[in-house]
Amino acid sequence: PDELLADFLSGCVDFPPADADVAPLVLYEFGRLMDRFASTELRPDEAENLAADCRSMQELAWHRLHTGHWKDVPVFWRRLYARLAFIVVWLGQQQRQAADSQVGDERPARTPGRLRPRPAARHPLAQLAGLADRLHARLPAVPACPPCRCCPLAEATRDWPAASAGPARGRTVVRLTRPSLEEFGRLKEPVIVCGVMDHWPAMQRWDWRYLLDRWGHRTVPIEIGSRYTDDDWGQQLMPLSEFFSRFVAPRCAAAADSGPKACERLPCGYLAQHGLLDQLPDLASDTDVPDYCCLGDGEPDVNCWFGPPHTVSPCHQDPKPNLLCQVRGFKAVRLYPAEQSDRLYPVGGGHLLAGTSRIDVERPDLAEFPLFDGADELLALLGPGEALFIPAGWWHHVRSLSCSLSVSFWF
Ligand SMILES: O=C(O)CCC(=O)C(=O)O
Repeated sequence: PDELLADFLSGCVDFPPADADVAPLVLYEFGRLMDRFASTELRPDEAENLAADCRSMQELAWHRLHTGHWKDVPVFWRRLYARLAFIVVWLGQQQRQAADSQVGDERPARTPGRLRPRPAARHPLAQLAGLADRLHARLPAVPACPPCRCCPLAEATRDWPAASAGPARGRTVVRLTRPSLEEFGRLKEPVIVCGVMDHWPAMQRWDWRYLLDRWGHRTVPIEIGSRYTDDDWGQQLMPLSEFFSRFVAPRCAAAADSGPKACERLPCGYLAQHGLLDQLPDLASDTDVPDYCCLGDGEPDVNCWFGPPHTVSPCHQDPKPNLLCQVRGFKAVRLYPAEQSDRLYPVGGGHLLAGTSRIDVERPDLAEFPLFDGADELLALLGPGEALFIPAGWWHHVRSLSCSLSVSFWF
């Protein structure tokens, strides 16, 4: 854990030249704070001074984080802010523990208690996650949310929903129930795998009520805007409960009462491609890494995709194979082979959006993108308990048809 902690704390050293004026100085000061933090024992007054100095530097980082457009803020400031926040919380936690153990001690302490800033056994971030869960339980309850009305509607139609997801010319992907590892390893194109999530506690537990009760006050990154390719798209940090009340509940109600068009007119927020299971270890224990992921190299990258009806992930490709596991709600996915990239008109190399198609595949402009007409299209209507296997490099476009909770495993 000491090595992990050192790695984590020092991981903010690469800063882009934009900040070359101030960053070296800040980094030097941060190094001095780290030296104080790393000293084997800290008296309570030393710990308090260190926490105050960290807070001052955090304030500087906070200002930098809120200067200009978020896309232009060097990642250095985010990393620095996170590390300082870690030290402050860690010191506070240690101080409380020391105070608690002194209260329990029958003999009066002769010398001031000494604080050990170093973590004991588990990864420091996992320890903090546990602490956050305990603190959350003491906060006021988040108002209960109404039962979802958009999911039953989406379930009612098992056909491709052309009205919302656009006309389709492709064939439907095959469904397989728990194929053997050998069979799975031989797959050359997308399939829907059934039966791999049946034992996940998430299948029984996960809905918005459960998420908000347990983690409603936790801060999550939300993508704001209809598509990440749009100019007005951005990201905001907010509590999960705010995400639900601003984006999920209104869009669910509009989808249920007035249909997809009305839903799409409302602002869209999407908790997309976020390592929420690392942030909330208890949530992770409701899931399981599918056995098929052992066919990849090392640990899979696990991301959550939680959102309202009619989120759209524009057509793009990823370098790793994927199992997109659907816990709640429905998604309409269009897929195109990796080797047909020239028919998908990718955004030019070197661009932030490289690996993303320029085509709106739901309503393609064939005059502008004529080759797309010849692309092989596969269609997947993904429902609860189903996992979509997307081989590496396959292009995919994803629209949620109801509010939706999915977990992806890139392996
Ligand atoms: O579910 C989504 O919106 C997109 C998922 C995706 O693109 C992925 O898992 O790679």
